[in-house]
Amino acid sequence: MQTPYLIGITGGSASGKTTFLRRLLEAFPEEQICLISQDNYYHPREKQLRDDQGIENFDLPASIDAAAYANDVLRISQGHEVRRKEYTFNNSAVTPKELVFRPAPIVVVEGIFVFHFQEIAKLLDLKVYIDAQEHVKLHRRIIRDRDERGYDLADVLYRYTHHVAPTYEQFIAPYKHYADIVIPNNRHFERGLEVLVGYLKARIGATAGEQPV
Ligand code: UZR
Ligand code: MG
Repeated sequence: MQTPYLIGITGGSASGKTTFLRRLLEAFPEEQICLISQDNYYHPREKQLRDDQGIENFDLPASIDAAAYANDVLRISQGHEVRRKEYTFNNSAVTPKELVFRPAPIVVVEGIFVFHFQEIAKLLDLKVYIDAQEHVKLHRRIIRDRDERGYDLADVLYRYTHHVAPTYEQFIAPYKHYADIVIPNNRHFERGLEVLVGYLKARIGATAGEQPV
């Protein structure tokens, strides 16, 4: 098998990474692309650090088992299959599935700290940063946390102000300067997606030895 091409995708919370990725994955046959998301590497809730109000902060690099994540990214980049228990966002009603990540010509590594974790960043062949204005991200986050996670508004705003925004300034935004591609996503990301898909198709076609038509 050809050596996987590793793409890192980051950006602030609710910048649209997951939606962008869903569309990116849809553009390729399943066996050509694999996604390994930081979401599945949260430490258990009991291990999360608390702020001075006693509220768990899931927005610190220490919230993530970075060593396990980096190790799995490395293994997949070397062509090994990786298994990992799904993270269910502390929803005890959901039984976690065992996820299987199969190596593929394109491996996408996604999450808010994938450029910050140096062990992961150094493995990446291409760094993509999804960018959105602060008010757009806050708007999306309010809707998502209500619809998908059942958080109330006061809770969402508290976390945004005290955890999400400071983390963005400290651990995410500075890496924008080191990205290869920045894709704005205030209204849509269609053109950026099209450019990236075209590049990746040409790239995996070329390394697979296909003749251009
Ligand atoms: P994205 N997160 C949760 O809401 N609950 C958890 O159990 C674990 C994480 C959130 C986390 C972070 N913060 O802002 C976000 N909180 O997931 C990162 N609170 O995911 O990049 O998709 O927004
Ligand atoms: Mg996401």
